[in-house]
Formats: sequence, C-alpha cells, structure tokens
Amino acid sequence: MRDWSVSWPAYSPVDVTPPELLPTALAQEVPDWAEGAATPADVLDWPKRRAAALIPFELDGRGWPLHPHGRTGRTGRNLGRWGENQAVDPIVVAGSGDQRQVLLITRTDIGVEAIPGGMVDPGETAPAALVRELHEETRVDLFGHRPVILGQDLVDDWRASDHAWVVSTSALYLRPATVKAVAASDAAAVAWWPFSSLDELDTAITAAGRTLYAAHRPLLKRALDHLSA
Ligand code: RP5
Repeated sequence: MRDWSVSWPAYSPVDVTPPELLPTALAQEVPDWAEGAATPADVLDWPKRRAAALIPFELDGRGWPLHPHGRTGRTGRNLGRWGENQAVDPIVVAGSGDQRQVLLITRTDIGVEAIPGGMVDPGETAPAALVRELHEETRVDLFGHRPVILGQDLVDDWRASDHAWVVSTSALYLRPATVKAVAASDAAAVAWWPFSSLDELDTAITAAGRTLYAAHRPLLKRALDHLSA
C-alpha cells in the first residue's frame, strides 16, 4: 500500500503541519526557516525544483510533490519547504580500531543522539553547509578539511510527510584524535561515543539512558562500511 501506484481511496494520512505553518499563520508571518507557500499549489517552480532534486520525485494530479519512497501516513508540512529539503550530515570520527569514536549531539527537538547535521541554506553548497552546521552545533571547526562524501540519501526524518521530506548529503571527516566540542545551536549536549561498530555505539548510548536517532542509523552504518573497506 506504500507505493503511490497502488490505489487506496480510503487512505487518510495524519496532518503533521505545526501551527506556525498553517495557512492562517503563514498569511501573518513566515518563519525564517520556512517558505511562505501554504500548499504545494502555491509553489510556482516545480519544474526547476524537480530538475535540482537529489532524488527524483513525481507530482500527483493536483500538482503536489510525492515522497519518492511512497506513502508515509502523514500529510501537510513540518519542514521548511514542500517537496525535497536538502540537508547535510557531517560524521566526525576520531581515532581508529577499538579506540574509534564518533561525535554526536543530543537534538533539542526530539532528545535523541544524532549526527550534528542541518539544512542547506538557499544558494549554499553541501560542502559549505557541512562545515557550517558542524561548527554551529558543536563549535568544532573543520573548515578547509576535505571529507569523504558517503552519499545522498532519503532520511527517515521524524518531520517527513507525503509532500515534504529530507534528502541528506552525508560526509565522513577523519581526525587522529578527539577535539573539544561544545553543545551550541540545536544541541542540548554533545559527546564522543565509542564507534568500532554500530552495536558498540548502541550499547554505549543505551547504557547512558539515551537513544540513537533511528533515521541516522543507515548513515552511520555507511560510515562504518567505508572505514572497514
Ligand atoms: C535530519 O535532520 C538530517 O539528517 C539532519 O541531520 C537534520 C536536519 O534538520 P535540522 O537539524 O536542521 O532540524 O533529517
């Protein structure tokens, strides 16, 4: 039933639009992190957005963008833009072997341990966004360092809906040792965690009474696969 090609007349997804993105609120004030279009019908440049998309997507009969992986069970918009929202995820790893560690933040919105990622600003490149977000959230400065780009993936972001979703460019930064990190913008805490395997990371995070952000598990797995290749 997930696939858009399957007819499902009774499908009734839950609307996840927060109060500040409802049409009445947008008519008064548009938050600085969001576009002002109240519905996808108010977006005038779908051909351009589809051409620039990192992962191709279709429009439905009404001209609304459709999540590339199919139905999510959620409608409306709880992200800055309708359709694809481009993000970056800098995975910073220090040390090697059983001493290897990864830098994660505690997200202020959902309180889970996550990669210190963020949205790409309009007109910004992904490489620029990677170092900007890392610095904004952890004060770790990797400007000028060349990362390994791991991929561009649809992230199972908690805010995603049938008509607005996140595609993230993830990148791996390798450092010989940990560096001082400070919880800053969007981060309730920041810490280095053991990272010789995903199991080891899970165990450490669980032992600390915390939870790993499930949406970032595939990205961290990709980093580990790269490190063991
Ligand atoms: C996730 O949310 C991405 O993988 C990235 O880590 C982050 C971007 O959103 P904000 O942190 O800017 O809210 O989907």
